[in-house]
Amino acid sequence: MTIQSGTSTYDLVIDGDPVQAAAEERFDTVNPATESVIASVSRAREEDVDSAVAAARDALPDWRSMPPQDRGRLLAALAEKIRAQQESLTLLETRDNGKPLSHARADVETCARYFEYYAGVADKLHGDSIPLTDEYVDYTVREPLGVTAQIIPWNLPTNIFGRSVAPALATGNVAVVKPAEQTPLTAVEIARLASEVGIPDGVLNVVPGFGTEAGAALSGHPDVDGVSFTGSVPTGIEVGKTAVENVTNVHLELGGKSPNVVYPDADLDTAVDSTMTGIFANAGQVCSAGSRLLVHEDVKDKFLNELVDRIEEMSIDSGELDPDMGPLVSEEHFEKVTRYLEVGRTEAGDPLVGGEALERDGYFVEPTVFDGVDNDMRIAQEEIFGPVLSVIEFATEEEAIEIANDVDYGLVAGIHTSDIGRAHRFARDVHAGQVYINEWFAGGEETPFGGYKQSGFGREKGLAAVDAYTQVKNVCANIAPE
Ligand code: TXE
Repeated sequence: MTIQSGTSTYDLVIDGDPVQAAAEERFDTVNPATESVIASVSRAREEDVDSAVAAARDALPDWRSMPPQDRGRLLAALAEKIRAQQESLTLLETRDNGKPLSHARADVETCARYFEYYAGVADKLHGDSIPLTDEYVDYTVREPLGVTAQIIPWNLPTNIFGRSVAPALATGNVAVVKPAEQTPLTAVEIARLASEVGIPDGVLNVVPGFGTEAGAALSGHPDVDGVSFTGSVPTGIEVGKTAVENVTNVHLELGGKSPNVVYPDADLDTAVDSTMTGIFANAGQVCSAGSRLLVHEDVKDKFLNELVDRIEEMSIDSGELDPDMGPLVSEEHFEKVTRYLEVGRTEAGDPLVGGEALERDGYFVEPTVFDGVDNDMRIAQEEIFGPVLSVIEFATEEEAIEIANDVDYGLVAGIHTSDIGRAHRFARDVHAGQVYINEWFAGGEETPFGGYKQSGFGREKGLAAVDAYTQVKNVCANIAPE
């Protein structure tokens, strides 16, 4: 794969082939660091989604009945192929999404790792034997759902591609992927790599296009048996409603407004590092960002001084220069985040640091910290999905938990303390699907991930995804003598 410097052309991938959309329409993707067009992409609509779902349906019988160790070998080969193409995929992701090269490189490795991890799962799926009376033999088997749809967002396109697709294929499902319209390129490339390693035609199809066109057609398709959606709450609710109407399995991974709680007994350097990673990695465009800093009154001033010093040293530039932070993904998203900077000023006054868009081409905003935030404010309750930290002071453990839980979301939560009892009391009492102790974004491909409350339902990653992508069949035989 070579990455061209001009505009390149990307098509749909259906039944192993690059194909143009039936209506021959296309859309452009833009490098968010320069606002220049980097690719012209075929724009899938309902008719194309029908073709992709039909190709997947045709491929299903052979794929699900392939010996699991062979399926696993093909996925392991794809993992290695992705690794072999790491630098070109990294550059493509950086140009498409804007993120710094080192972050894109880590996302590509994560994608490879998902295929490797689930390759190892393919031949370890077994059911249970259930003791009834001597007159019966009873056992369960795990079967794939069938044709599955993956709706992918733009913030971690390659990472979430691996997270959603690898467990689906490993468990014998076939897939139709709808990448985000802002960042469709790596999905198309990885589908090409899948063909190169011998994954059969039709097992992995990609239909780039818009949410209300290709996305809605795919998630509502009557011949789709399972939908994995990662994105916003309102779209997730639409996707969920349609899935229920079709009686289709659905998994929703939605947003967050996660609390990052810092106590005076925390290691200050670690807590500052972790706070910076939690809110500025990927320019804050992460569902599990630590966007609410709950800091104890006894350490607040010291902590914020150190944090602001560190923020002032951050480099913000085109992702291709591998800065600490790149641009936001799109003009539309830039407008959303800059509107929140105004909301923050109105609610909490001037920020401690940042608060402005950069005067240059591209969708850059400064890393921003609002102090004196009350948890009722919009900047404490609503997902900004940008590099904007809301600081809330607390005094007691009870108060910290109350504030941490007083939000509609419940994706992740973090605590920094050297008191192990306090850390585990927090883990017990906080309403979140994952808890980080003394490190933000702890855990890995192996650990289950998903939200409480409005952050969604179902779990991805680790062995939890195997449950999400399979259904249990119970077999009960009467073996009593005649
Ligand atoms: O999300 P959408 P958007 C949050 C974040 C962000 C906000 C809006 O706060 O600012 O959502 O982002 C596809 N049927 N997150 O507008 O619309 C769409 O094409 C089926 C959190 O980008 O949810 C894309 O592929 N699909 C988040 C995907 O859904 C539809 C990641 C996400 O788009 C569709 C991204 C429809 N009717 C945004 N409409 C996270 N949880 O990580 C759109 N899509």
